[in-house]
Amino acid sequence: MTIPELDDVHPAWLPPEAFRAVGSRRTLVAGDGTLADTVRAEVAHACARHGGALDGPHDLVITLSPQEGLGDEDFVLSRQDGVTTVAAGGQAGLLYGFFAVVRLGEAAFEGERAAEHHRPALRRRMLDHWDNIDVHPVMGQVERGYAGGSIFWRDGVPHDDLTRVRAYGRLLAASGVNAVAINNVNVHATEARLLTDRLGEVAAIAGALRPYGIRVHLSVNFASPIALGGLPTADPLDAGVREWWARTTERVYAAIPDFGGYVVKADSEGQPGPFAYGRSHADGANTLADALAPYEGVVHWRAFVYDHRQDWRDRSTDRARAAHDHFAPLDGRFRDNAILQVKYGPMDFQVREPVSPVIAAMPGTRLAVEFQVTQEYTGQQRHVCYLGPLWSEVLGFRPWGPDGATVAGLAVNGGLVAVSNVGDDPYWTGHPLAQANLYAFGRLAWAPDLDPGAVLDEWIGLTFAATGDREPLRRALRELMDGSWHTYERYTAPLGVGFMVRPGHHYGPDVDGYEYTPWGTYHFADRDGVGVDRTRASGTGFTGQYPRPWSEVYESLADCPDELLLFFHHVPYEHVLRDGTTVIQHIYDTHFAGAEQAAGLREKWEKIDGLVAPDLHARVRERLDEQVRSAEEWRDQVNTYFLRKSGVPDAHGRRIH
Ligand code: GCW
Repeated sequence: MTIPELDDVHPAWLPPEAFRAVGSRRTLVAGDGTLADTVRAEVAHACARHGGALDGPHDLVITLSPQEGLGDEDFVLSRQDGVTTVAAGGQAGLLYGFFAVVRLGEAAFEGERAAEHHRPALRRRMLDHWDNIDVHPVMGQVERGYAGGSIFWRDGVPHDDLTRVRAYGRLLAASGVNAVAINNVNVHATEARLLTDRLGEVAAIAGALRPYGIRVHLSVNFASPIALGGLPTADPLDAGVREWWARTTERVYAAIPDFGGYVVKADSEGQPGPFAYGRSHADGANTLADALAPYEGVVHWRAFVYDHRQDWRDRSTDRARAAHDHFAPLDGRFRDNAILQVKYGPMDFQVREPVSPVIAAMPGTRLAVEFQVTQEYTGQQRHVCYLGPLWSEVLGFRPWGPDGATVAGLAVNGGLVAVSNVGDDPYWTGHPLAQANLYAFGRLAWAPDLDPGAVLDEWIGLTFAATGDREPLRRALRELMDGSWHTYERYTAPLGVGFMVRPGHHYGPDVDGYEYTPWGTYHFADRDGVGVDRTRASGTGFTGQYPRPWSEVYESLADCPDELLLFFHHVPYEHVLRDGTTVIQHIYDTHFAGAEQAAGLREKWEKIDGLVAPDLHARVRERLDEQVRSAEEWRDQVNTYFLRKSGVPDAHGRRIH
């Protein structure tokens, strides 16, 4: 086992300097197995650099200590009589305990520390890659990827050196992620074959990630029995189809004994699914679940099912309703190893959406919540947009009000999943500051109640560990990144209405871009007002998909939170918000403010010059230039559009075109 460090790639949150505290101590690692070997190799590597050792009187003991109540990934951290101890429930706990000590740095070796039991809140913490083997003519190689090509494949074949994949696994393990689905949920012909004759490629990737405790999952095409098996049907209740999935899955496990399972996007945006055979999504998911069950594999079945060929004239269809309409009636009918994977909002990864009502509607089903680390709708890794605060809000949301469970609590048995933002870019994520989103996802999946600001501090502390006095840098980056989600929200679609992006690639403003399309994403602006009436009283009835109190809160114009006003209500431009401004004035004000704040981000970054590596500084500066330009374009298009529609002038007489 060697440590996968790369010279030509940014070390992200694991620069050599981050290991100084551990690497300058004497450490004992006790335990056998792949992950124990990884920890030993990590410690040896850090010691070689920083002068510590793996023998002698110990400062740090990392040991297996299986006991009642301590899960495989759990560890107990303590410090007594000058010795810091990580006592792990299983091998994975050794790894997570080791990285916890790395995160603490010198603090892990100071004073006394009463025993703290660390355990992940969610058992599966997974990243989904939307990577293709081939380069797609429109999407490029990675669908919605903003960081270059795939880290797994190049020119139609796997990278022959998988060091980068191993290094990725290492970064993920240090943030708490334990599963990766390696290919796009839109499974095209070439990628479908990863399940059969190209399985060796999956096995090689699994081999590269295994030393860091990461299991590999595969997106599969529901019609595989036809396309790959030559069967006449993919009907999930057909005996031949069930047999095909069983045999195919058996071969997968023969090649990859710790394979995680399948991810399926069915009957969604043109992907095949059970509807073609008059079967339900439970029938579809259960057939794959049954094939996986003998090996303790799981199927992640996505709930992103809606009519993408809607007639915009049809006001009775509401895309927001679709997932609940399709899936809530199926509660209790999914196998135990079928996990329903639900996007956090009812639409599609917008900068602001209410939490999906599906999450509260299926107590008899294992649920995973899906986030989008890749910034499809939040600036495509050209804009700084730290998403920790958004995720934290979603995870802490209580569908039944203050006394009920949180979203994180409801996802305990399914897990947290996110679309990865990583590619073969030297900074991993295109925008170097977008690394913070990847890190924050892992940390929040492990501990959803962490403060996203503290997670940001952690990320800064590790990533810039080599900076002498980190305090000025920490302060500057906190200022720049903490509020960047709200800044992005201000200059884009207002008050939760969503979209207004250019169709297809989804970058930049186009207020009516989706208005008369089949995609179901409308804002209904006219000369009098804007917003989508989703009430039971006069609209699509979507508010009725929530339990109380939210079904009442969202229904009521008076109680609906302002930031979601236009998601739930169609209101006149003169409607007055809680702060006393009208909707139209709010649109102008936030767009002027948002663009100004974007310019402020660039100024803040200029002050950081000299505190971070020059190449990184230049890369971020270049992206900030584009963010400032784009934010102005958003401001001008949105403001001009609404001035023209409404005829209401800006109360402050600012320039609107
Ligand atoms: O947000 C949309 C994207 C599609 C994506 C789809 C999904 C992979 O625009 O590119 O397809 O969501 O989540 O399936």
